[in-house]
Amino acid sequence: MPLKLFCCDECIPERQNHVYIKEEGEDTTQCLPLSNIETIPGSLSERGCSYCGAKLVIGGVIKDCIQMIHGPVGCAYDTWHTKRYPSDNDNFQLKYVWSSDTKEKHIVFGAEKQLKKAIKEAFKEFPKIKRMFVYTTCTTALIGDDPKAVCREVEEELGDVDIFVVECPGFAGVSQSKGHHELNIGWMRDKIGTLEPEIKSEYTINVIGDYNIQGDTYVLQRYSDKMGIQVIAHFTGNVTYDQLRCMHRAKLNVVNCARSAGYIANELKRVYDIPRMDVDTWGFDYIKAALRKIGAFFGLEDKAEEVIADEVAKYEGKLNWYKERLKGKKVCIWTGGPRLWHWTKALEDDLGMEVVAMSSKFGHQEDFEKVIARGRVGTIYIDDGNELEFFEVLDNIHADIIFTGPRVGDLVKKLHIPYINGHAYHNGPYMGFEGAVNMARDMYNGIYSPMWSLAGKDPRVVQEL
Ligand code: CFM
Repeated sequence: MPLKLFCCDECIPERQNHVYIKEEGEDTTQCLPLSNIETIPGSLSERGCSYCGAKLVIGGVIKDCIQMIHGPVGCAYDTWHTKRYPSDNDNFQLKYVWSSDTKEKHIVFGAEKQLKKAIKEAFKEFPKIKRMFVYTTCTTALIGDDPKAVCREVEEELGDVDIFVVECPGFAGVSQSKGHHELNIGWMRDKIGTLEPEIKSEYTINVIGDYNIQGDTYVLQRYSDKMGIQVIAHFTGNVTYDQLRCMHRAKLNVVNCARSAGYIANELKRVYDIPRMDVDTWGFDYIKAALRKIGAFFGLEDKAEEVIADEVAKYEGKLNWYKERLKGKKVCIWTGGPRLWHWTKALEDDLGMEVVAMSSKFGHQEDFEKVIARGRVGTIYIDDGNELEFFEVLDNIHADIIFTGPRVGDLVKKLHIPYINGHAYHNGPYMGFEGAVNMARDMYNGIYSPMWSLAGKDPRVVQEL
């Protein structure tokens, strides 16, 4: 059994079931690490909560919408400005934070009135905005508030507003993954099909599971435009609330992040019979394959080849320059889940790098199946990793660069290892052809920065003094 118990986990031996090392000839149907279950007490998890999965990852990206967080102000503040998803609506969605600001007295006497007051105040402050998401949090769910009833009242009173409620208290589920699920299913149930889009092309798609991190959506939109394909909605990069209500009219759902948004694609298949096509959009080879698949679906193979030829001509030389310098460098990917399987082969095939350790915060079994199938023999695959495990990995394997979040990233910097923000990127977009070059450039800048050798000299300088 290729499972491993880290030395740091001796007092929580159950962690052994969450750490896997791929062996030669290993078949992922025989053994997978456990995942998508409760964090083991004593393990300092890096996971987020259900509310965070709904708000920070999916809902908060929508560009014309007030995001009302029904709970103590900290829940709102802590999911504000930690993710970079711009929009062409003057970044409205990044500028403000809203909360019903519940206090102890509301916990005792109920917070519905407070919520109603906050919603009306927010609409008054932003008279042009007529759409709102309301999120529950641990506290307001525990006291049994009924935000849906409050929102129906406000909709009736104001007449021209539309409000969507996500029931995503932090304690629900085992990670942020539960919040993705709740939002997907809720949106399908309450909002899809309540508005009709203007159809401008016979080729229509939804791009599902792309959140315009540092402009990813703009890249995908440009490829679609060049192929003459109308994107009804990006779920949810640079999108409006009303575009998302029209998703039922697409002829194809193109799914990038299957973990956070596969559910809505499945529901659209079940209810409206819209086919689901899973693609990878990071990496040269993968984006080529994605464009070819979409082209083949609509009979637009020539258009796809044109886009590919243009982009390859522009970016292949640049990518090769970085490949020369990144070949053989060792990488860790410690993010949420899907980026492990999206990136591992892309980094190896496009750039000749070696992915030596991967950790997923909340990936499910299917994510581990994919990443282990695509990953290398000898690589360490961790579910719900903790900091001590990360340090032990780094004691045992050499890594030239690590994709992770700023929290763990700042820790590895102290070991003089560069990190790239694997969630919000350093200088994206990272999707598509230009994105692959940007990603390579950021890794090159990280690995070859003279800062690391200078930082490494400090102790000796001190000794000499
Ligand atoms: Fe999908 Fe995402 Fe990810 Fe994700 Fe995330 Fe993310 Fe991620 Mo950070 S939606 S699952 S909950 S690709 S925020 S944009 S990078 S952990 S691997």
